[in-house]
Amino acid sequence: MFGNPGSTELPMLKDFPSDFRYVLGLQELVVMGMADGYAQASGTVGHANLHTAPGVGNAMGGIFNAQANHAPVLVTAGQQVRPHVGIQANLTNRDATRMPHPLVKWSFEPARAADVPHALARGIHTAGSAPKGPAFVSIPMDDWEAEADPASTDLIMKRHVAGAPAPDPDAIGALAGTLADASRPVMIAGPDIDASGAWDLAVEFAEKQSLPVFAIPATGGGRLGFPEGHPNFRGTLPPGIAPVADTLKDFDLIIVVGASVFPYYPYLPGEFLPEGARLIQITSDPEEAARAPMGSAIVGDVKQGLVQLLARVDEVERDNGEPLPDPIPGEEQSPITGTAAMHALRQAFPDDGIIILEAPSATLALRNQLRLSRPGSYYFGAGGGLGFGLAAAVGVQLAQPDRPVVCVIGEGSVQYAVTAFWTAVAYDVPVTFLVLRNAEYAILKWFAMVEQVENAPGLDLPALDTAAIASGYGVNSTKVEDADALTEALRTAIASPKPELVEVGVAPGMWLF
Ligand SMILES: Cc1ncc(C[n+]2csc(CCOP(=O)(O)OP(=O)(O)O)c2C)c(N)n1
Repeated sequence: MFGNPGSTELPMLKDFPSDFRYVLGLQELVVMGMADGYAQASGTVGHANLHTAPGVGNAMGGIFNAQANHAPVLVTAGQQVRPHVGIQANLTNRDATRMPHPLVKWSFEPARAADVPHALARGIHTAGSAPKGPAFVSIPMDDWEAEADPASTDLIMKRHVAGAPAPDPDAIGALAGTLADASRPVMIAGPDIDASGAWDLAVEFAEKQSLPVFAIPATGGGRLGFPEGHPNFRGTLPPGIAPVADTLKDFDLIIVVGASVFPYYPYLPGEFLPEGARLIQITSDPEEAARAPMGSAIVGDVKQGLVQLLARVDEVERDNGEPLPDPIPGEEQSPITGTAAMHALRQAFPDDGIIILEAPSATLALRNQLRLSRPGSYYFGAGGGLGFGLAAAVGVQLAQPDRPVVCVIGEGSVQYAVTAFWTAVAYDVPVTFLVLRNAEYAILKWFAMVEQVENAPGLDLPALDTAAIASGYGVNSTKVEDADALTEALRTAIASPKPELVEVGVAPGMWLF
């Protein structure tokens, strides 16, 4: 249980059971981000416990992110005692279920104290079932004094909800037929490939059919769906409508696996599909299927879909283009470029490492330089709400204690979840935080250019000393300026059994390669 306690949650924490672990977050957005990272990286349902209305309010950006990430999180919040709710005594969450409503799969306050165990179980099963996402239960604080009915609680505790709906075999058969008739097919790999455990199947499918593979736009993909060092990998799609169609213009069949179509941003209007191309999407999320602006969709578990598809297609040799050129560090300069910083990280990054990324101007540079190629190696806030990265890194490391976790983050992004530093130190969570200091909101300057906005205030961050702030929370912190020193500092930090921070000065601007 990740939580931040208040008076309304204390009864829930009374005689805290010894087979649970409580991880304290100092602000609810951080609690939510940690539970999200933990849930995704552990493959189980995470639990965030929030403080009544203001705690839910603080966590809302994180609940938004969890929804976009398809992260299975049970979100609970305390509530005033039942006799106080009607008179709206202090701290009453006066419309508890409506508050997080559009961001959660299910929002509930039990009608009776006796219904709390069932509501918690239902929340867990709801969050963990496809399409995964957060579920919310509000619990009046006096309910914890009531006796649960042992017979029904026993039944509830013994329940398991297993399985995910499989795609219709006829629809997969039709897709296999369409693929056999296509002359230039392409696969677009999305986050649900990794989340559903279909990584190796996606590789097998691409290899069997000689398919070129793109990743969905980097700004909307919370996980990778395909090894980015693989010879069939062709890069990430650009994020706007027209550039996506332009990138895919040479293909006549576009198969999108485990993603929405597409997480576009910014608005760059144009044709959705290249002339004459068909698009078929496999997704576990009926809403993703329903809201796509083009193509057809097959709804069902991505892993089972790929198993079925592999059984229906033949081995095909085809010219699928050229592998990406090897990444290069680019021009030497001072301060170093974001590209050089990511190249320096590459030299220090262990094979089994995990990246949590929230460094907007270096997102593409990181993807291109690191070419992450193992499942479960990359977590990104697909919703775009800052405050995910620092917190999620702590949750991911708690779920994966044997893999080195590196959180690559902009100095601006750090501030949204800065108290996660404290949790990392308090619970000995050995994340390496790599902070890119460019003294600005670089990505917003790029957006200002795209949106033709001139003279906008508030885009510079002079003199923000993240290393000093992190030291105040107890994180060992180092500052470096050149690429070799960065690699060296990162090697030391990654090998350390404690949380460590390395801050590097980078030149302002956007780093695309
Ligand atoms: C909760 C939230 N508030 C504001 C934003 C808008 N925003 C997007 S990127 C960004 C700047 C991030 O700065 P930094 O981490 O320093 O990265 P850089 O752009 O310099 O690479 C901001 C403020 C957001 N995405 N989420």
